[in-house]
Amino acid sequence: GLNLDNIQGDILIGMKKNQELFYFFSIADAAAFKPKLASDILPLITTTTQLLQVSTQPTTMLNIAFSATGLSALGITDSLGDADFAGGQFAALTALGDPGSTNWVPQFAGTNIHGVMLFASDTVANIDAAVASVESALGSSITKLYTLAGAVRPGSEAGHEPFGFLDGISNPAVEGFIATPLPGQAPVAAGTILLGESGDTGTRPAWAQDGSFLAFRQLSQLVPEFNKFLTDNPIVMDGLTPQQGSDLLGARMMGRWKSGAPVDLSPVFDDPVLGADPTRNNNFTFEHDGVNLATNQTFCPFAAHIRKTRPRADLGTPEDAIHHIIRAGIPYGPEVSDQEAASNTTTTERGLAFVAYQSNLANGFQFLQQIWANKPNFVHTGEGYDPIVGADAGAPRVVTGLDPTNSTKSLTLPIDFIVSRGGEYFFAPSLSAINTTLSV
Ligand code: N7H
Repeated sequence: GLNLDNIQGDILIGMKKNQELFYFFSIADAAAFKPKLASDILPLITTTTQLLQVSTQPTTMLNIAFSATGLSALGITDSLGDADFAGGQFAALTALGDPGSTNWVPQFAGTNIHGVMLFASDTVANIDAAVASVESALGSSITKLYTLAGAVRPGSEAGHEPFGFLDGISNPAVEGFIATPLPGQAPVAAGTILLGESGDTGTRPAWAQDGSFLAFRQLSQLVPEFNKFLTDNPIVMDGLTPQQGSDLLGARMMGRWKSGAPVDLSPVFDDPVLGADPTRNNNFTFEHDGVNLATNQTFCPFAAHIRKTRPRADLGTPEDAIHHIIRAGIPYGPEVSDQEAASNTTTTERGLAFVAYQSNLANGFQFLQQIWANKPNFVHTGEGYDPIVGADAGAPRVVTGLDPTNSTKSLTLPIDFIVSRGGEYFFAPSLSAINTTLSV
């Protein structure tokens, strides 16, 4: 089995608290930082074991990860065997489909960020207290460059991302951690997520075992604009009101209804009971008896976000196991104001603090974004872009298959409803790597 005491908690299970702060820093004085990393930070790092039971969860959880320039700043010369990590996310900006760096948070542009601390707790006050104590311990050995505060949305929107869709339903089941996958959950080798574990084909230094690459993206979401687009383009079908037609369009762009119910199992109307049932809400492959998987889009469009990012039976059975990530993001920003809703215009930024873990960025996040979401002809032909996260340097995106009554009809998305504000690639090391290698 896996050594869950040695694996940072956010990777396999997620810290899953109401509040999460992403604290991006540079290392100003490595010689001063290293002993404090061992004496003051390491004891605060929340392990996977601690997260397994509520009784062992600390009030405020902490995880830490370093960029390639951060590892260099610590004097690490070993290659981690991942070219995308080594190059940093800014170098991958064109590959990811971002329209240049104009929308990037300035601190993400370049390679100045050395690390990120992830603080998670029930309240902002708890997080503020933990940050103050970490800052006082580390003193001037680090410099705060940028923070992003995430929060679970209020009330009945808890667990739903800013567009309103339930998130966090489908993550792979890592062998050695989850004994019995839920129906429809993808089993993956531990090495798909963790370096140096079975199934990881990279060449890694021994100390990198049980670490994982963390792809961080600040993805802003233009919620009023997205809603206006749905209102303006309802799917027209017998028996549907315009509102139902708009809801159907949104569900087909996502591949799931706002409740989480998959359109593959509930193709015309939402089914909140199905959406809330973890034994059923992920139990589909896109295959149906008597239906041609390669041509039929009446159940789920080929381009739907969840089909682009996990094509299931489209890749054959068993599906290709290496292109999986574990997602652990959280929304950020305020709720849509009445004024924003009335004017169909975003005035205050909101979106998803996107976090994805994998052992190989070129197979994981970067593959899903670049090769699946951003390519109009991958897996199928002519399906167009992922209408949610696909990007073509800001150009309008054509999508087909969204209208169940006419699968060749195309729809042009005039703008990106998700705008990348950039991010960075990090390595979340094991606790023993921090102890034996990064802090000495
Ligand atoms: Fe996506 N959303 O609400 O729009 N995502 N995603 N994602 N996403 C998923 O199945 C969302 C993004 C994946 O196993 C759901 O848990 C938003 C990127 C993958 O069937 C919803 C953003 C990438 C899956 C969203 C965003 C992915 C997935 C359904 C950004 C990779 C699982 C809930 C602002 C490059 C697929 C669920 C599977 C599901 C949303 C980004 C990947 C609702 C808001 C950048 C692999």
